[in-house]
Amino acid sequence: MEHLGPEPPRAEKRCRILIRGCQLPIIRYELSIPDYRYSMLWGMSRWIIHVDMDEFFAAVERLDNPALRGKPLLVGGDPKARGVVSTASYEARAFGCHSAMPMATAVRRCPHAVVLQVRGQRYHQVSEQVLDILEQFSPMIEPLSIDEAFLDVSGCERLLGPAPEIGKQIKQRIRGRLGLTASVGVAPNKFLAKLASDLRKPDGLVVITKDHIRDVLDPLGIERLWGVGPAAAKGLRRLDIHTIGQLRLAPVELLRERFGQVGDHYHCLANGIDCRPVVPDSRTKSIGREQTFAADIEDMDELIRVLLNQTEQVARRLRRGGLKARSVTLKLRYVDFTTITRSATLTEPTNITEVLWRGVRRLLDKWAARHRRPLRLLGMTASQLTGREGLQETLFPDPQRTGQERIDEAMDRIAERFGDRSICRGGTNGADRK
Ligand code: TTP
Ligand code: MG
Repeated sequence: MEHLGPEPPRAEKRCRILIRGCQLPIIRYELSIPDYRYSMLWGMSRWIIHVDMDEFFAAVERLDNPALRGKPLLVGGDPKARGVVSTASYEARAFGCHSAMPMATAVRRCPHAVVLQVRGQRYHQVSEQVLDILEQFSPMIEPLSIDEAFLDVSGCERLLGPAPEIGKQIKQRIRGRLGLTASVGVAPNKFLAKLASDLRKPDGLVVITKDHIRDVLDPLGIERLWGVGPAAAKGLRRLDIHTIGQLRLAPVELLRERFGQVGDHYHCLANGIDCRPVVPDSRTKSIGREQTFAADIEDMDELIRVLLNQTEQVARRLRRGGLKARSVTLKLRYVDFTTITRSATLTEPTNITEVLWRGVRRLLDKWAARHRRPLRLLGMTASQLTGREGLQETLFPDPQRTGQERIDEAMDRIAERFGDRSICRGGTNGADRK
């Protein structure tokens, strides 16, 4: 782990207003506000982690085909059809190949590279698995692209240890569970965390502490500032500003005059100030799992086993994200690719595995009674999602439900420790048990 600065204190509680010339984010105030939101509200220390997978598309290709290990890889469009490179493996980068370059140019630079087509669906699947792992560390996750995300881990220290330690654990878990490497940046804000993850790629872990922000930023070129594109960099160079240090010392009035409001933003970033909050992905409309079978399946026991496993994974994701679902959908694809879906609305929003399972199992049984035939794909989705805050708690808790919640909690703990596949139910009743 690379520390740019001294070892941070274990649980920093110092209240220091370092937000100057920059508005505090507006935060909904509520009594049950967790620690990390307090810390943002009062300008106290935050710990943000940025995770970026290394040579993502190429790494997934290598994972699926170990024979590609050590070879230069170019993943992207057809060189003959004016395709471009989506990702070049680090071996290919040594020959000057990079993303967004015409594939034909890349092949000319590295003629012995293996050229592979983009398999978007597979990369999305792995991306989901990475997010599943990140959710085990904090509910405050903001995915930024297919292979990167921010986590706000402020206030998680007591449970998980200091933020740099959390960064290390994230890397270890991604490597252990998925066999992939990630570069991780740990810092007091989003801008610094993103910058940090990029400083020691691949497989890096860089921590920027508050006391060393200037030492890290000052020597860097202005193009390293998040949001400074080629045009803005040109404009800054015209002012004889080439490094972040020079930008920090430039009068903010001059920046404002040249760049308008963005000038203030540049001034803040050059001083290592960035108060943008981590915004968990609120666009999530549904959470689902599906599986295409290697050989078509008609056996009901086998279909039940697959569906139960998917339901458990979906329920776990709902619980990790603090969400509940109001409806469940069953998706079935026949051998001739005809795809049908069947949905049911639940009596109340839930994230209890047992309740979701009952709903989706009923749909499967209904389908099987009338239309049963071999399937090439089976999947389930939970939708009409609500956050916990939107739900009214029942005044008198149903003892049976509380028991099911306890079972879920225990299973979640095991899954978190040993992986999603480490535990699954034997069936919800004797008939299902395999
Ligand atoms: P990046 O994280 O930018 O690149 P990377 O993961 O390949 O390499 P690095 O180790 O430097 O992080 O992008 C993630 C994926 O997004 C990348 O594997 C392919 C895709 N991508 C494109 O399709 N086109 C592009 O121009 C870029 C930059 C990325
Ligand atoms: Mg990447």
